Order: sequence, then structure tokens, then C-alpha cells
Amino acid sequence: GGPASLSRFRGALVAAVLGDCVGGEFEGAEEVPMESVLQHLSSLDDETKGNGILEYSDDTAMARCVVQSLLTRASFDEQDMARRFAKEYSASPGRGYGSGVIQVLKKLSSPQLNDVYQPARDQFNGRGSFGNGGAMRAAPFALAFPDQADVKRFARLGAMLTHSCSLGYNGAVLQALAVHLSLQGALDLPQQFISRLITEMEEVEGNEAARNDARILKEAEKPFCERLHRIRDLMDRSKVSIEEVISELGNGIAALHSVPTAIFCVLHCLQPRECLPENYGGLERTIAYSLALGGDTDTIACMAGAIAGAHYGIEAIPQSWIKCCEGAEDADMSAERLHMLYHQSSPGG
Ligand code: R7I
Ligand code: MG
Ligand code: MG
Repeated sequence: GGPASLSRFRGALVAAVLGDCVGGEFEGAEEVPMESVLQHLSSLDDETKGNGILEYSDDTAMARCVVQSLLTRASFDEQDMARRFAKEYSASPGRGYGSGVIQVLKKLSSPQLNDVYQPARDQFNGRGSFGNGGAMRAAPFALAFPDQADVKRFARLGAMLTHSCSLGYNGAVLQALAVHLSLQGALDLPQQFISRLITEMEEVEGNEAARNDARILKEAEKPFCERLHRIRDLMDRSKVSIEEVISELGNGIAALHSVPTAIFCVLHCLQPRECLPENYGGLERTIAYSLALGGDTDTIACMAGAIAGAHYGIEAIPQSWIKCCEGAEDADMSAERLHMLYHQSSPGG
């Protein structure tokens, strides 16, 4: 489909759920042989096996709250979104939430709370979390707002409800921007795609708060920009091993060690790769490759899935995968409603 087509919206939201559901199998594993990944993925095709449903985790649980809030309020409403996070957590606390964020979610359910951003600020001795929990649920912001400035602003605020460290919420901004650009067809020109992300993040990471956090945490001056430059270097090389990707970009629970990694997975899998089956399309390659990195597999596959799904569209997703994953059909219906909201709010339409 063309830029911002319904197929791209559906692809983005559904592939994010799939990444989370199929990635859960390997979350936290240090080494994941590609053979195990392919076995896991092919078991989804096997209807005779009567495989049960793969459950989604906190990544999807929180993304669903974001989606429902944006749709119900037809804009960003921090009170409403915070309430939904808290309610979802108390209804289903066993979805694999990060160990720190649980405290925030408990505080958010207090009716006495005045400032919904305060519990997040109290995390980690007042510095706030740099985990990838803001980024893992950032894709819907790109699907609700056509204007890039809105995508950046609301993805940041939405993440700040749980992640007040700039290394946490700027990861969410980067993830939302990647989905936003992919939705416009920007992955047709991969070099330009990464350049545009660098230009945007130069500005995002240029402020005082970001510079301060980077200094305290002993990171590069503009940590996400630095990682995007590493991605560009990796893209220029003919062969890149999984070990190199992990050592250059990471596969961990910090936004800095997972959002750039997810972006790299998408870019790397735009073309066929030796380590992946020939009959796989780009979206299948992206999910499989994300899982093979090990580490925070559900979250990296979820984020890579959203970016790749916005590029390839819903047609690229195997039906058998959709059938196996909890919440995938639901995501498909939500995508249609987000598509309507997006086009209603576009200038002049
Ligand atoms: O970021 P968050 O929501 O976790 C998301 C991850 C995803 O992989 C999900 O799939 C799920 O498994 O969890 O939750 P947080 O608790 O805010 O952050 C995650 C972890 O990052 C924390 O439990 C800490 O181990 C670490 N972390 C920090 N450690 C030290 N100092 C995050 N921020 C800090 C910090 O400032
Ligand atoms: Mg999870
Ligand atoms: Mg995870």
C-alpha cells in the first residue's frame, strides 16, 4: 500500500503483538541458535500439533492501554492513560513487567495522586528508569498522529508516565519516529531513513536534560545518535555476525540497548540473508533475526515488528502466526480505528 495505508497500520500493530508473543519463548536467553528460532516459528504453522495460544506480555498489555486511551480520548490524555496502565496491571499483574515499574503502576492506581508523572520520577533514587518499557509501547503514537512533532511530543509524554530518565523516554521517541517514517514508506531508501532518524535525534538529544543524564550515566554526549551512527556503519558492511550486533548495539532491557537494535534488525532484514530461510519474506526475516539475538527478545521483536509491519503491511504476516498469538486479531481491529483517527486529524481532512 501507499504511504499511511490501512495495510501498513494493520501490519505495524499486529506484527508488534506477534513479536511480543513469539519472542516470549526466548526472553532472557543468552544464546539462541537460529535453529531453535526456526523450529519455534515453524511450530506455529503446524496445525496438527494443536499448539496452544502464545500469550502476550507487558509489552502488548501496555500498548493496548495506549491504543485504547488514544482512541477513546481522540488525543493524548495523561490522566486517562495512567489510569489504564494502573488498571491493567492490577487486573493482570503476571504479564512479566519490569521489576522497577511495578512500583510506579501501584502508585498510579492511588486516587490521591495529583501529578501522574511523579511516581516515575521517584524511580531509581530520583533519576527515573532507563528501561525499554516506554519504547516497547510507543508505536501507537505514530499511528494516531500524522504530524511528526505530535508523534515526538506525545511518545515522550506517554513514556514519562513510567520512565522519567531521558535514556528511557528518548528511546520511546526514537521508536515512534521509526514507525512514523516507515509508515510513510521511508524504508524504501534505508540510508536516507537512518539519516533522517539521526537528524531528528540530534535535536531530541540536544537539550539540557538529555545531556545531563548522558553525562551522569557516562554515556556518549548524544547516546541514541551515537548508536544510530553505529547502525549506519554496520549497514555498510557486507557481513555482520550476531555477536557483533550484540556487542555494538546490545540486546538488553535498557532502551539504549534495544531500540537501536530493533531498528538494525529491520534494516538488516530488508534483503535475504544467508542465515535465514529463502522462503521467508522480509517481515518473517525480521522477527526471526530479532529472536536469534537473544536477550530481551520479546521487546526487541515487538519493536522491530512494529517498524517492519508498517513497511511491509498486513499481507506480509503469515495467517498461521496471527492465529497463534493472543491479542493479534484485536490489534488488527484497533489498527483500523487508529487509521481512521489518523486520517481525521490530518491537516485539511
Ligand atoms: O522498562 P520496564 O518497563 O521493563 C520493560 C522490560 C521489557 O523487556 C518487558 O518485556 C519486561 O520484561 O520488562 O521496567 P523498569 O523496571 O522500569 O526497567 C527494567 C529494568 O531496567 C529494571 O528492573 C532495572 O533492572 C533496569 N533499570 C535500571 N537499573 C539501574 N538504574 C532501569 N532503570 C535503571 C536505573 O536507573
Ligand atoms: Mg514483556
Ligand atoms: Mg522484554
